[in-house]
Amino acid sequence: MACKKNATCACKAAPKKAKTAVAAKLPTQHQELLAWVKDFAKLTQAKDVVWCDGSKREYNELCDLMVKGGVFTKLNSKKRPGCYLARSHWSDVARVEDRTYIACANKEDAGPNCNWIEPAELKQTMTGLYKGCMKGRTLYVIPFSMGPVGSDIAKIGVELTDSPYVVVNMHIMTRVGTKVLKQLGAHGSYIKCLHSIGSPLKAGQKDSTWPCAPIEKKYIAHFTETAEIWSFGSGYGGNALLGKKCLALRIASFLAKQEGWLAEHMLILKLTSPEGKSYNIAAAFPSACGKTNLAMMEPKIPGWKVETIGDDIAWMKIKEDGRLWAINPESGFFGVAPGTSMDSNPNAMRTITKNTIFTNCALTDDGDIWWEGMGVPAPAHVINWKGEDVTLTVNDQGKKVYANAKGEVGPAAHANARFTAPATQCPVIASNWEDPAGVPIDAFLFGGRRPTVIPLVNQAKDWTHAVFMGSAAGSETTAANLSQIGVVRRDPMAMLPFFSYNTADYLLHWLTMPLRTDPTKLPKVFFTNWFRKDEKGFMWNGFGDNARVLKWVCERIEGKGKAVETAIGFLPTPDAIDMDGYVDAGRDAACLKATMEALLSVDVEGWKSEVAAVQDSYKKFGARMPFALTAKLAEITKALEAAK
Ligand code: OXD
Ligand code: MN
Repeated sequence: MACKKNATCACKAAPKKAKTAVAAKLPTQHQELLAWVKDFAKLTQAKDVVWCDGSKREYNELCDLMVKGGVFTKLNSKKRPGCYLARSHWSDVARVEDRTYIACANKEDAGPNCNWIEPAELKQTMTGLYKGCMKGRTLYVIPFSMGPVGSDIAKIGVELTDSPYVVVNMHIMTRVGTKVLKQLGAHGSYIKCLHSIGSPLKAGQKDSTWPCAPIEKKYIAHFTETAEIWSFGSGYGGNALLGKKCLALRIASFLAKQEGWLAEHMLILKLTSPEGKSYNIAAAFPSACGKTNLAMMEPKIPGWKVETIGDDIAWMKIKEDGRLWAINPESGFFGVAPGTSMDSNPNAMRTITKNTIFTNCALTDDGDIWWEGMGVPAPAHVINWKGEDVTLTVNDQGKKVYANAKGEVGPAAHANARFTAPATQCPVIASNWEDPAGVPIDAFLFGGRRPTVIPLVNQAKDWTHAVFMGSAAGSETTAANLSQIGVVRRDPMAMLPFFSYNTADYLLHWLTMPLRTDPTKLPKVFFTNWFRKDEKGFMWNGFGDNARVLKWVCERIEGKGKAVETAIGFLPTPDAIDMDGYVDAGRDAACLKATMEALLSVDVEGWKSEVAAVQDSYKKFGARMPFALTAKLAEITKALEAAK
């Protein structure tokens, strides 16, 4: 970490001599980048400027600094070597979707799924907020690469931030430092990412452990037409680690449309059959549908192997062979902790045994972390995510809960508590996960949490049908009354929080993919639903048993795999899914057979309502909605009418 009190520093107190001495060793020859950093340092009145080199030393020094400042607690180095716990402010615990903005010239280009603000107006507001916002703080310059440095699919960004927490998280989640500046050279292009926690420090003022701005001052802004990200007021996750949702999804998907590629909210996994044939599958599920679990799954069918390439984002380009090649632009996992256990995701649990940053988890008396759903008994006493001493008590309903000294009850870990862990630590990371060329994608999965109607798996009949399926994705927001379809939050292609331009235009972009290549070379597309319920509860085990569905997907890729053509797509015949060794303690053989039949058949009445609901969800896009999708909708409706 090189602190340059030099031309890039706005610090008036910097001695003249130092300025000239270090100027010779500027971190980059990129004059435009140097000038941009200098201007921002001046605007924010940062106390000094540090160019991050991405070294282990820099990471350790910043962690030590945060331990000293009370921001980080070092965990028990026997139990969790190299691990730290941070607690955020109670008001800064998740992505703030209603403070996330898309700024482009025409409101219609942002469309109904984006919060739009006119770019000049937003820049004026935010420039006002940035003025003096780093007083008393260091401005860190983080050059980072999304994707392996030098990959033809990768992109370089530079984040300017006053948060050391952001720097160390970016170290894990992206490739940071000198190697990136070298790749950028003197004239390379990069995406400008401005970030401030929005909490200047007065001289002598004691810092808080999680400084941030009040909610009405938080802005997560994307100036799509100039590919700039401006973030203010939050230090948490996707609001602040700007390589992730802001760059790799919102800005990248905007660029992808212009440049003819895809930037998607998808995991990438490599599945290998007992015969040794590998398939690459990318899957888009809304948040909280188990993307990380699927990406690291331990298959329950002998001989099949899953390896991880990515758990959240895929960038995909058509290459000379006509196939779609994907990279994971990230280099770490920013996973939701609660619910992660040796049952739900053993490989994630193994990944986070060392060198991991935990945020908003509970701290145990022996210096380890704990969360609800971890699969280990709740300790009698922990420090909860708010930093309070809480003890395990039994409430009126006989349930064990944590209570503080005032008797107030609440979860020990925040529901959105996270771990930030290096991808290389995942025991099932694929050996080729960093191949700069990427991997060719064989299949796409779309999905969501749908307790009723939607079958376990359904293959699209053609590309337009595939895009239709993606457009209809979503999860039920309420516990469904089984006699009716619950409230579905439509989340097209699982991109709802990440759209940066009109969803109708996004779907049109997907529809044009077959015009860019030999359509037979595009991935086969499936819709999966692990979450169907009946009176006995979940109808499908999920987790490692999902490999059974993936096996059928591979068979379909090979042109095998028994299926029946229905009004809604190709469904597996009742015997097509390998159920050898499948156990559901609550269902005997006869019940299981009936359950599978229900999971793999068309609920015609339910589907008529489903199609009507999808049609309804299209209305807000008006004439901008691609005709091909409305036509597909009409075709399915007609087929359903004929299906009885
Ligand atoms: C995430 C999300 O954090 O999708 O990955 O919300
Ligand atoms: Mn995500």
